Amino acid sequence: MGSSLEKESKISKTSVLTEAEKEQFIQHGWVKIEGAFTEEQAAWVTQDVWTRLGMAPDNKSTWNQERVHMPGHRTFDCAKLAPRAWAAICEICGGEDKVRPESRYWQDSLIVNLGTVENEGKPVPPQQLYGWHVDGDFFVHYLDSAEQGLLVIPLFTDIVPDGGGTVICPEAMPKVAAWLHDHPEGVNPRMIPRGEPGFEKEGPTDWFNSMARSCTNFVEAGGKCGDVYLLHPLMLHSASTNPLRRKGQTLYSGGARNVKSPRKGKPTKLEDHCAKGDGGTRESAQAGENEGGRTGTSAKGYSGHRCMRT
Ligand SMILES: O=C(O)CCC(=O)C(=O)O
Ligand SMILES: [Fe+2]
Repeated sequence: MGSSLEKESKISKTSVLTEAEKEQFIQHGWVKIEGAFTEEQAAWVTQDVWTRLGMAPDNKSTWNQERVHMPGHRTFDCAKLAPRAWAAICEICGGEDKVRPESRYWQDSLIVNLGTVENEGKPVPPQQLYGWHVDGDFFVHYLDSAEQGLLVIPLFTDIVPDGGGTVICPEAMPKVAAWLHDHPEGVNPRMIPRGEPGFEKEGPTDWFNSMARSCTNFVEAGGKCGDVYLLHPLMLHSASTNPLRRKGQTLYSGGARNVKSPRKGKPTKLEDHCAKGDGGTRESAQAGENEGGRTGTSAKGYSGHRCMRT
């Protein structure tokens, strides 16, 4: 009895996630870690963002792009900025030793959703969004691909409903997984199986968009500055149109980051399979080739793509 209690308390000491958070992740494939960093820390990350954008937060006439994926110029340690989020990431992945070390370092490569004049005040139903995808535009996808362990969305400003948060579709996740399961030969980043027409091309995101159109349950990844969403890597998601376009607040900075987990499969570089046109084998890919994958390896037929580039 005593020893089993001891064991339990040891487990709860090392577990950073509450039972409710664990249940949430297991049932829905996502969990929000609230208050993982402070507004002050967020302000350090976003300090010069409007200068970098060349826009003014309170003057919408300067907002001349719908969405901006900013390049990163400062790197910081997530374990210091958001220790609870980092601990939760490690816990979900099965321990820090299961996470590639570079996943710990985040950058100010913020995503800024400014919306458009045309879409202002006109919320778009999630099924009609056009940016649905599963991350990973730089590799051939298998059910056990190692390139992604978790998708992480830290909020560097408050994000109110209809205020530009990423929309996620947990309902699609098992369907994406089933597709990968049924295609052990691998699929391209648009889910086209190897050997089918279009596998070697970037092509449209039809598979994802029609998947979203068949779904009914969606979640907007909103919340308070300092919240961090942890999402299953097969989570279908899309940028939203930000119908509110709130001045100043419109800067939502949900930098999507992929935690890479050395799971069963070796990293599989897309160009090994496509650009050379030889349908190379999975085993021929070298582990670790995709380090820094966010900007990704730009393989022939997949270059210049922005939205799926994590
Ligand atoms: O802009 C967003 O809300 C989502 C961005 C995204 O999904 C990505 O960069 O992969
Ligand atoms: Fe994405």
